[in-house]
Amino acid sequence: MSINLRTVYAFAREMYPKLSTEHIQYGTAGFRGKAEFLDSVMFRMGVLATLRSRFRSGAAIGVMITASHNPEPDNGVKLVDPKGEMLEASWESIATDLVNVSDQELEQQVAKIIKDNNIDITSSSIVYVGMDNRYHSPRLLKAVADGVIALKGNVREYGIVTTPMLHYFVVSANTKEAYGKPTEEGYYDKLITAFKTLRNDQLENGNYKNNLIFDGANGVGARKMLQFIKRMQNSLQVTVINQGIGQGKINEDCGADYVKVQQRPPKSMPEVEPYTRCCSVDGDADRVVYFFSNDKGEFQLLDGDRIATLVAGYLMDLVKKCQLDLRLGLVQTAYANGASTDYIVNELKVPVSCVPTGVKHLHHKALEYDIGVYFEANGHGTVVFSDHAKSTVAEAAKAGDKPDAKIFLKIIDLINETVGDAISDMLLVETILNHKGWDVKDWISTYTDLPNQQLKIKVQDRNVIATTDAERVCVKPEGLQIEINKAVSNYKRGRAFVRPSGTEDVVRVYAEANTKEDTVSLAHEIGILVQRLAGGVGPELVHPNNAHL
Ligand code: 16G
Ligand code: MG
Repeated sequence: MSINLRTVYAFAREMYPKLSTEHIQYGTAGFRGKAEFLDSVMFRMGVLATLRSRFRSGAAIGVMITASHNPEPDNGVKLVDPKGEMLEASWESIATDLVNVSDQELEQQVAKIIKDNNIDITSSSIVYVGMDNRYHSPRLLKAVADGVIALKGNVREYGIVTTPMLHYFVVSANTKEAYGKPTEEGYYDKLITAFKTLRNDQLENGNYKNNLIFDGANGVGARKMLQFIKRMQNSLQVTVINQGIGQGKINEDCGADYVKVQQRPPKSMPEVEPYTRCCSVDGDADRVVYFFSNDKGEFQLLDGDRIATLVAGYLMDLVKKCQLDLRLGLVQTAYANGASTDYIVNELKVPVSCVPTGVKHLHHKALEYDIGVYFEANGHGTVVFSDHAKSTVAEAAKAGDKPDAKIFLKIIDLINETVGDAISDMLLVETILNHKGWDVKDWISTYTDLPNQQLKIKVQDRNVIATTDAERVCVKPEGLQIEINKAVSNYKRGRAFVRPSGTEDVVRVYAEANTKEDTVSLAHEIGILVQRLAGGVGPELVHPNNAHL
């Protein structure tokens, strides 16, 4: 095979010219922005994924076209590495450089990547591409595919899939052991088989009722949930709202981000009985949160921290019941509610660590344990099991004298370990609640969340803020942390931090305290400090979640 790098330039110039000279940066989860400016980014990511596949000896690399929970006009791209993880950090800067060079410099830049990484450009490669259901996604998918073709690579298009499905396809194609088949049916089959076995015909138990309202955010999660329903028969009775077919824009007034941030049900929520279990996923179905209304009609949220504690507590019980010598740990971010951390440490007695925001950081840390449970408060998370943990559980299940070990083995099967998967996480929560005989009231009564509030502050340059210690301490601008400490010390159970967003040009403020009033006041004080010391623009403090109390 002979490859002429001129082709890359020719394609770029003719079909995917770079329209903007504004510098774009690989964010927390890839590139994201207004869809009309992304054609050249997508073409170049097709090129990059092919190079990455050749660099990794022909292993499948994934490219997912989605802007997750962002509004409909946005789109974005997430890259998936061979084991189903997110793109390795050292390649993020390679990706950033590649999308920022001019069309004229592109050929030379590609040659540089090949040389720097010693890539055999004639070797085999395969890129798996999936997309969400935004109307501009098919156009951007073609751009990615053309990037692959420009380097004579192979591309496999999966069409509309959730982000975690694409992660699953990549990892199952690349792993020799039977993780599952890299097809849509293979994915349904893996999860549904495990779920049904765990149900064991016991559809209801104690306070647990077998029905659920599922808010699909008008995104791909809704479509895939409908496919699940067809295949699950009645093992779970699900009503899907915000299906996104015909009407309703992706993430608009619905979905996990809206529900978590606004602290209210989706606008289109039908009348339901108090305490009806409901969940919301985001546009690409890698996040899930639960919610319900109590008998006073008050909205109650069960977010990622709640899912984390539920899952960690349940797995800890299984480890104990099966008498296995496995180390279980839980990974959170600074956004985790202080009450959840207290509960984990004091009640569950599970070691907990805190890492910077972004799934890649949580995932990485979770791999240090035999069983690593990680969740962001926003509902993004999963569980990872070491090979040692898997073989230990499998052996115990084979021994036959521990029925719980068989359950444990199926639980591992039910979990999409590659990345947070809203549908797999939801099936896991349903399984645990069913086994415990719990309804949402039982679940929420495990601990009481501290009131908390977030603000976003517009600044001239968010990079004037630098943090350390998993974003809990601010080291730049000088003096800000001292002022934050002073403010916090005036509030009972007060805690606050500031960090630059990785997805928007703003600084985020988080505050929690013993009472609602204190929380509002603390957040406000910190917001003012950021404006004063970090070059805030505009007098307004924006409350993304006013009602987060
Ligand atoms: C991205 C991250 C999410 C994180 C969020 C923070 C992934 C796949 N997604 O959506 O985990 O919570 O960014 O956004 O890592 P922020 O930096 O704007 O606060
Ligand atoms: Mg998402």
